[in-house]
Amino acid sequence: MFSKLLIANRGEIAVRVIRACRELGIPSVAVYSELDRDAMHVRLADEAFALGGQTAAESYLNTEAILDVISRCGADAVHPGYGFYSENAEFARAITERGVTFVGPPPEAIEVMGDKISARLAAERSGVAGVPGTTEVITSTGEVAAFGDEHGYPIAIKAAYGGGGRGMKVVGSPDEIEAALASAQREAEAFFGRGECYMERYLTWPRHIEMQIMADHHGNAVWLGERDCSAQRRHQKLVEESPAPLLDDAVRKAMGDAAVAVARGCNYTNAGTVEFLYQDGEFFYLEMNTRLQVEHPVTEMVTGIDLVREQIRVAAGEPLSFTQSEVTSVGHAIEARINAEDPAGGRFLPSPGSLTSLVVPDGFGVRWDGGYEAGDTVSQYYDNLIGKLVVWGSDRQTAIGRMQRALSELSVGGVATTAAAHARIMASEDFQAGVHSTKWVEERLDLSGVSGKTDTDPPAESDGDGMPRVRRDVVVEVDGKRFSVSAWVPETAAPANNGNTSARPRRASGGASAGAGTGQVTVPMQGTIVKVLVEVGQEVTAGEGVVVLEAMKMENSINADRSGTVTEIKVEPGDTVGAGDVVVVIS
Ligand code: MV4
Repeated sequence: MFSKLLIANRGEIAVRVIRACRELGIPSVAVYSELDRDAMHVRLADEAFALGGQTAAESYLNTEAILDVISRCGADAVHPGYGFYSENAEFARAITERGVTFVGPPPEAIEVMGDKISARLAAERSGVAGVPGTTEVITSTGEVAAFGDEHGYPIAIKAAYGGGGRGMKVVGSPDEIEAALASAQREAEAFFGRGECYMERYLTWPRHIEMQIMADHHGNAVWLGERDCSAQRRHQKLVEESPAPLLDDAVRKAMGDAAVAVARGCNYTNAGTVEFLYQDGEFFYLEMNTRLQVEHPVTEMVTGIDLVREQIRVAAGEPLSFTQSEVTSVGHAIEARINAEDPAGGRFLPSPGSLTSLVVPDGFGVRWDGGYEAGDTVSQYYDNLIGKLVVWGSDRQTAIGRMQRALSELSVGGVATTAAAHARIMASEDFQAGVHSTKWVEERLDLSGVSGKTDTDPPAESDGDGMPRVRRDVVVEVDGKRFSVSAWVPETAAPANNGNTSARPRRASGGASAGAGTGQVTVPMQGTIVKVLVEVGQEVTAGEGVVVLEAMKMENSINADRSGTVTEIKVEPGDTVGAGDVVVVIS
């Protein structure tokens, strides 16, 4: 077994791995950026080393700094978590050359699966079919038209070096081919540095079902059941569950066998996930994720197998601690990702900030995998996942009820969270019936009136006299019965709770609504411009989207702050911008 393990990550997944190390008796080493000096993963690890820097690129993706810490601390293994270095073959090779074990698959497997065409070919060689499509780079619009004649429409054009759904274009009819192909190639080039694209029949209402696999260095490879991740928006998963609702046992076994065949086909070891699209009783190979995934706990809850412990054991050369026939799934598990994002109006706008309070649920069947505690700060620079709320129940309905109960106990102060969206999802008839698909959250779920703020830290409000008001919650007892009372009091009369409440300027009467901006439209956080929605000379109204900004792995609409005419556009797709940068000028 390893003598010391370094976790090249942060947040909840670093905490998860540190906990597994402690249970295995392996000393853990954390690394941290300047912003994470006192982060939860740093507090929990046995040792911690500074990487310097603030952004991910300056810190958690600073290869030199991490290699330096590895040699200084004497770790003989590195767990990459997810994101960052987890699917970076070059990093895996670099540490292996230094005699340090990468807790993950062989670099060759990462490379095969990183290129979607070669991944598709690898699956086909193992007898596993993807959605009907091509395995060659598209060189002309005629090839797409010929495919359409044979297989029909719609067609999906995908980036060969893509992933996460970016660069995929749907072609509904022959006259759309030219524009879709050009745009797919352009986006692929902008985002992945490679413009190559291929095509598939486009499934219109699929579910995203993925199969967990594990393989060791002794020729054992097993599947551990599926996770349904269909409840997502813009390729960000919101809810994952196992087993997948309404999935036939025979289909499940065929999917498991297919996943193991794909893994064996690329000499895979360690934990991995094979993704499928499932529609009308049929499943199609999509891609393989060569890492531990965010949603791994749902598999752990139904199988009782600690995947991180198993990953570390396998990386150390030990055989899997169970056989295929020993893997059983009991009951139902659901995970809800609690992100610092405001789901109001379905927008899921990032809401970084300090957690002024954090009360997490517990009780029977409830698990909280967190990366923060009260007082910690969720930075705009990193993934804003605060923690994962995971429940287990004897069946799906029990698990949904338990999740609703757990969500009602969760209270987060200081930032908006996705919790209220989860409550809506759990309460929806479609979700309860298990008939949702990957498009359901965006196209069907009603998120109107949802607020990301929990009631512990409400925003200041005014009752019409122009006097800012804040809500104060007090507990009173009336005849021995406990009541929670909310009072809206003038801000100045209330004790300040965040240091700057009394400094907030009073609004001039009549100008309180949107539309009073300066016309210098700025972005609130660092990110990449993915789309410009307006042209110079165009009339816009306050609140209308002008550019789409990708930040913290999400697309955010940046809106006009006043009505008027667009006089200047300072950015184009692909540009990197920082917080406060002006992107569009309206006058
Ligand atoms: C598809 C598809 C329908 N038909 N391929 C999006 C992410 C990328 N990895 C593959 N994706 C899709 N590929 C065909 N032929 C629908 C999606 C898709 C999707 C897949 C999984 C989870 C969420 C999704 C959301 C939108 C589209």
